[in-house]
Formats: sequence, structure tokens, C-alpha cells
Amino acid sequence: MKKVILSIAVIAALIVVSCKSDSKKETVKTNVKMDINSTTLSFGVRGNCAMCKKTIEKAANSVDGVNSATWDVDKKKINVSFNDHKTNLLSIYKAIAASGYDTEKVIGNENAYKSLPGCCKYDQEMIMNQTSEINTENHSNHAN
Ligand SMILES: [Cu+2]
Repeated sequence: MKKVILSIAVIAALIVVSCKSDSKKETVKTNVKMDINSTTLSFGVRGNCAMCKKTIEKAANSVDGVNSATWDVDKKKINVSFNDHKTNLLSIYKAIAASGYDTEKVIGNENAYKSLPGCCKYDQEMIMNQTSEINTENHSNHAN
């Protein structure tokens, strides 16, 4: 009889433990929901090669709130996913421009452009965002 009582007590303890872990799971779920604030957008960024890709993506990822950034060397275009409660598109444009690269809205910093490795000195007239029709806007009047 004692054994039965003991095993009931063990089962009860197990139920309590499993309930606790259930409530932990709920917290995790809530955190995942928070991440759904992320917006995914793409825009044109000029650049040449794999090294440009690294620099551009690093610049975009350095913005607090950016979850991921992938630059397409062929399309001259970046896909960014970011939390729109933490940052906005303009901050991402600015961060990339500060690293020396032209974006659709913010032109790359001249000094940073000059200090890019030779292979990365992209053509400042280059058409960016090559799959979309946004090419009607002309951003090619660079200072030099
Ligand atoms: Cu490059």
C-alpha cells in the first residue's frame, strides 16, 4: 500500500514538473511572436564583387534591429529583414552609404568610396535594383 502511495506521489511530482516546462514553452512562443514584427524589403545598392557583398551586408547588419541582409551581386540589390519597431529603412540606407556604397536613396560616402579596394570601386552610373522598374529615377549625378 505504501508503494502505491509513493508512486502516486511520484506521478504527481512529474505532473508538476511537466506543467512547469509547459509554461516555459509558452514564454518561448511569445518571444517568437515578437520577432514577427520583422519586415522584409529590398532596394538597390551598387557594388561589384564578393568583397563588396561582405562590406554591404556587414554595414546593413550593423544596424540595431536588422535580422538579416543579403546583397545580390547580379541584381545590385539587397534583401533586408528588420524589426520595424527598432529601426527603419533610412537608417539602413545610411549605414550602407557610410561604408561607401550607393543606395537608391542615399549616395555612398565619397571618402569611404575612395578607400575601397580597387576591385570594389564600382561604376557610379551603374544601374541598381535591376529587376524592378524603379530605374526611371536618376540618381547618377554624383559630385565627381
Ligand atoms: Cu568589391
